[in-house]
Amino acid sequence: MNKSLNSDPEASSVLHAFRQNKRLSNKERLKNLLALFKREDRVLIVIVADPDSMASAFAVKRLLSRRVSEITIVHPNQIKRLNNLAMKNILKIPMQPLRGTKKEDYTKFVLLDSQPPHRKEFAHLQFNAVIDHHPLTEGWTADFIDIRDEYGAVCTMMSEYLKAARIKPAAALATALFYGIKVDTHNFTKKATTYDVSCFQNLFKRINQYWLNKIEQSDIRRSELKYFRTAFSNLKVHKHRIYVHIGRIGNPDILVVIADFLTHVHDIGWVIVSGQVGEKLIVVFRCDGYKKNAGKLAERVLGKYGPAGGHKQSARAEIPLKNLPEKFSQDFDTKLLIKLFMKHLD
Ligand SMILES: [Mn+2]
Repeated sequence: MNKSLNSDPEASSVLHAFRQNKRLSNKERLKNLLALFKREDRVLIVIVADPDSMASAFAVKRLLSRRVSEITIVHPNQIKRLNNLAMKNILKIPMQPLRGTKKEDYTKFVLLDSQPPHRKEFAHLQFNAVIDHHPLTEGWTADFIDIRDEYGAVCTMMSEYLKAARIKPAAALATALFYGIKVDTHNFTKKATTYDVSCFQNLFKRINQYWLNKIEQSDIRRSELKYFRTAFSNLKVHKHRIYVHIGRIGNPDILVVIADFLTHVHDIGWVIVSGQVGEKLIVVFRCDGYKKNAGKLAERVLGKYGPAGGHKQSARAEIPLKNLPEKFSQDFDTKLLIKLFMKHLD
């Protein structure tokens, strides 16, 4: 074993727990987890709210219901994504902001889909249980640690806990877990194990398809519909590529929705959509990925001005306007957007 890890007792203990956990069966993990809690416990579940963590918290709430006296789910981040808000509202997942929560009101602390060093808001909490699938971090401890970094979603781990506890999730919980796995594995195009696939399959018969559709489809604010009009009147097609600058917008998510929509256009290889949020130019890239690389293009063209990059089919850049050459930093429009890319795409 690495010597530097041995010399730090905290680091070696989290590593030790991590390795021990790999050898346990789901039944043993469940037993160890439940052993932490007493009937009078008031449990605080902490998550950085996203579909995987929200569904996982919902599952832990189900696992511990009738075993402890109170369970509260809190999140340090603001929930802005409309799909996540729809998920919370439609599936009735009770959550509240971490801000304003008094830790003295709780006796046990659970962290899901994250690890203590991930956020500064976690620093003042000593967690009793940490369940996660991100790469192992060091320098912290917990009574119970279950980190399976090969898993596509914590929802899969939670489905295994529920199964070990012989709990059949009701439609709301099943839909939440199903959606969590879908989102974290990008519909199984990203890292996933056969466990993720099999949980996904088992949950399928329990979900409510209408709720799921509504959650997946809710990604446009009514106030943002006007940007579609702008997009249609501003867009220019140049050599099988669609370019459009939307102008000032409140939230960059709408650029993603518009860019994704425009990829449906027949015989178009690239979609490049930009908008201004505050004093930044946000550029969203989409392409079919065939002999193309959106991430590399973003980096090549805009990397020198600010953060830019991504994957083969999708990429993004967030450029402070003041970093752009003079002729681009004033009155940015679709023509200037085309000009930026012209010599890089032929
Ligand atoms: Mn996750």
